[in-house]
Amino acid sequence: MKKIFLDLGKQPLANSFLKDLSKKTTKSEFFYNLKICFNTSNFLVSIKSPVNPKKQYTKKYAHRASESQTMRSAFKSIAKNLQKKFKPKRVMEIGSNDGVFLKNFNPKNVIAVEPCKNLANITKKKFKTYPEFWNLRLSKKIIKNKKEKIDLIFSANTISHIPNLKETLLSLNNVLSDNGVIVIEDPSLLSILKNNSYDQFYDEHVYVFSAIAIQHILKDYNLRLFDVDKISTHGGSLRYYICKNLAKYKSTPKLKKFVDLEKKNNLDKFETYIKFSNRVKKSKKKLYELLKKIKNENKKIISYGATYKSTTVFNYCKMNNKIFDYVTDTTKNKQGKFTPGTHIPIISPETGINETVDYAFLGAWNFKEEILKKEKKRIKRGLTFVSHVPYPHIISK
Ligand code: DWN
Repeated sequence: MKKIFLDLGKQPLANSFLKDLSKKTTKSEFFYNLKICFNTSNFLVSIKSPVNPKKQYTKKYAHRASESQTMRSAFKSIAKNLQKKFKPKRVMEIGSNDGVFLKNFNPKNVIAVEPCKNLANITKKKFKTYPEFWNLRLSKKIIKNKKEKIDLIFSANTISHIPNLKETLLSLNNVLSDNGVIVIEDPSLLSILKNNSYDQFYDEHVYVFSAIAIQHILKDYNLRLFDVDKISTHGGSLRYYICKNLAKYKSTPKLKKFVDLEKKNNLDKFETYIKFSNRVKKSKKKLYELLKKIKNENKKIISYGATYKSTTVFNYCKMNNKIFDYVTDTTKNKQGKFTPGTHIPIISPETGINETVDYAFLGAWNFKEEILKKEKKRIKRGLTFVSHVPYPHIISK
């Protein structure tokens, strides 16, 4: 049974950056109800009514996975580890974005799947790329074209984005070789609960996985979870290692330990989510009060990183250009646009980060270390960062 525990209100699509603020553009903005529920049978946390993926993953997809040093290094390191550990002959990535993971592999052995055509156009220069959604039809086409099955399937921040989880898992099983491995990375539910990072809920994050939910769900698909890594990316993620039921891999003690930890933190109980929801309401109130107080002191506040996560914060907490003068972002195709729903201008850090700025809200809080290091000199000269994770506060210098 699915039970709603969090209502984040009417939200626009996190990727729907506006090109201008004309009546025509703002009137056609699409909003949906962002309600989050917990399934008491399989412990899965998901959006109650997901948006149609055709609206989301278009040729205008803005996010570039290679935009931060943290992610470039993380993908390089996991690519190296997986090659060493599993020695795969054939590799596939689902949701290959701009190829930041795949570029560490020999193009001869690799295929990319990416439904956003603008991104698929980047990887297709070097890798066999299918500019399509991951589904049964595509899985059949891949085995037909390539004859052999796939030894390593990697997918970071993508499986959680596909509403039809049943078809996704059936399709993965279809293409996987007998001793092949599926490696999935997605934000960790336990980290989200601990960080109160409710902004990990937006239209694209249809599911927020936990190890206990993944273990439960795989049972119906002749697949099993045999290991898990706790990783620091995106504010705390989990890397799941999945194989066929009869594959050679044994379940690791690390997996058991993590599942026990999730149970100890009551991730299998609905009350846990009600408590989280109450903390989220408090966080909203506190953040608004903190930023309002700063604004009343006539200080200039901007937001740092036009993240998809910020769409949830800004729209839920009702923050617009009365609070933030603008948002800065290094991604070229976000610059010159406006934030979804709240219409705050997005500009480059070169133009926007200067002595006139007193406070910066850390929209990209998941890159806190990288950003604080980068902005060390400006922080010394007076720039102060504010974050809502794990609770609204001023980051001390
Ligand atoms: O799952 C998803 C994650 C992985 O990426 C997607 N559905 C969409 C996207 O979500 P996000 O926008 O919340 O992700 P990031 O990676 O937290 O975005 C960071 C943004 O901040 C990028 O647009 C780049 C920008 N940035 C910046 O302006 N200066 C980042 C750094 C490190 C910086 O120094």
